[in-house]
Amino acid sequence: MTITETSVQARPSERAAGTPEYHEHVVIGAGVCGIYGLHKLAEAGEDVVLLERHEDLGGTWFKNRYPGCRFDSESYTYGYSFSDELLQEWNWSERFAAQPETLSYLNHVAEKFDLRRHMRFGCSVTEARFNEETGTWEISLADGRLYSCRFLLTALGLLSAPVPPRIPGREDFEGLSLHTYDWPTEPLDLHDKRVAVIGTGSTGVQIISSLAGKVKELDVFQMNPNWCAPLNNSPISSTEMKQIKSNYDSIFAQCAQTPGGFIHGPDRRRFADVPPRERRAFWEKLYAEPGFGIWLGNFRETMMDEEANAEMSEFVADKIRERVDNPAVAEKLIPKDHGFGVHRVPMETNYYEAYNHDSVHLIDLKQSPIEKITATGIQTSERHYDLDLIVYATGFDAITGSYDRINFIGRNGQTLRDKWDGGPTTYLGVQVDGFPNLIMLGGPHSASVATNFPRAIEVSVDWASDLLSAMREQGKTVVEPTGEAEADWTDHIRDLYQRQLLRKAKSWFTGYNPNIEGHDRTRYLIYAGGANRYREHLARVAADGYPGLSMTR
Ligand code: NA7
Repeated sequence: MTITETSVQARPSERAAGTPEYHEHVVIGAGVCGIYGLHKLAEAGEDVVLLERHEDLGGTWFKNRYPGCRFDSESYTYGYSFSDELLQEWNWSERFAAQPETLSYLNHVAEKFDLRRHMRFGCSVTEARFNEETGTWEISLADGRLYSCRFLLTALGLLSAPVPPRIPGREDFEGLSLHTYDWPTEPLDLHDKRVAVIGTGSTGVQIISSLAGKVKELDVFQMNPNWCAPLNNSPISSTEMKQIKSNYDSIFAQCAQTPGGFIHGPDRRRFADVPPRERRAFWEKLYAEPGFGIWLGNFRETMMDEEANAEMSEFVADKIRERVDNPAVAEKLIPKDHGFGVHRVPMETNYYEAYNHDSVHLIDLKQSPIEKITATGIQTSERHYDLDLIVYATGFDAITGSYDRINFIGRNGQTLRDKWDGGPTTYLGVQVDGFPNLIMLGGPHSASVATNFPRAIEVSVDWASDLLSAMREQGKTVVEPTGEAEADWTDHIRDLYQRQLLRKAKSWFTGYNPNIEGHDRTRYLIYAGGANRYREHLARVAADGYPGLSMTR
């Protein structure tokens, strides 16, 4: 079925204006999480519809089409684990697949499990209001259509509210300018273009590496550098894919044991027990291996202890110095404001070598800040840069941004935006006091944030599905957390940050964003105790009959 046909079929033209279309369950978002949430309910024969604001499914993988976009979870740990048949029929071509392959995979899943018939595209939810009399949610779309449901399940995405920089003159630029999230679906021919990239987070690093040497001039505008490490990507041969297929059980079992949900778990040796020369040899090995091992397979102390972290950081700084020809440029690429791994580590392919091209220029915004964007380029305090394309790789209103875009109205007219003004409060990252039957699949304070996403959301979706089954069995129709349970969980989230150097991060992990009013301070957004512990916690709550949740009617 084509996209257009689906959208047309979704439009309830025969429905009287103003009458909502009712479903027992509404899922918002057709990304990795929403697709699985939908499948789980549809498979159980439940009445469910999925509303998606974009023209097709895929979420992050539908929208992020910039050159170099790929994930840094091992491909074979990123696919869904729920269907053996799916695991056995899908072949990943690379250890870390690029965006088009991941999007194809998600489309394949939707086709295979016949999920499109439940999906409605072009459905931008603007408001969701809880009706206390009926115990249902009333949902309004941007185009005026209405839906209602008993259970509202959100799969809104962690990084789906893009934020451009606060720089004067953005509207004045006469060339093409875009946020990486809005890269066009048709490829851009950039070989003779002067391109600027603003931002050097994971996205900027991927795009810079990919464009270096392939465009006429590439100007990188860097506020603060990040600690990056080699992805060490490679193709997966058919023999290796066969081995992976016969090993899925142990691969997923391994992911389930690690805090990040990846195949990489922390090294259990004590940092102090390993002599410095051995530590360096260990880091050399990790640096040459594929994936997040250098970050998540390291000594635990590198994430918790200042001295261990400083030694590790120096090791990576030396690598940067080795890889960048110009020593002055190398120094600018070495972070001074945080240690290795405190922010999310961008995984790279020839990122540092990009700066060895004559056509790539690093502009240190600490030395020469951007004053404004002009009709023809970017004016810094030092000079003007003439440009054809400006790429904003400036990140997202992470985790809560996609919630803030919808006006959720709970009991007594309270809005979620107001309630979360000082940072999110949740019980288990699943529910919010005062917002009954609103079930977040991978919301703030859950382990989906900042771990191997599919592994974590499968846990969240399965748990939510069990909760709904338990309610059905008991004849309950409304579920909500107690205020006390929410306060305890939110305190627990804050405590978890205090144990790690993460507490010092000025990145999206801590809700920091220089381009959003009020986001210049720490907000506690992620469950920092590890996906494995989070899963155990959820399992205990379910086994104990859901303490902290009140089920009524
Ligand atoms: P990030 O990681 O939030 O990075 C945004 C980058 O943009 C970062 O380098 C910022 O510098 C920079 N930035 C933000 N505002 C400005 C202005 N005004 N001027 C110059 N530079 C600016 O977003 P990404 O999209 O790279 O990655 C998000 C996640 O997506 C990633 O972690 C993966 O999980 C997938 P700063 O650090 O604030 O100095």
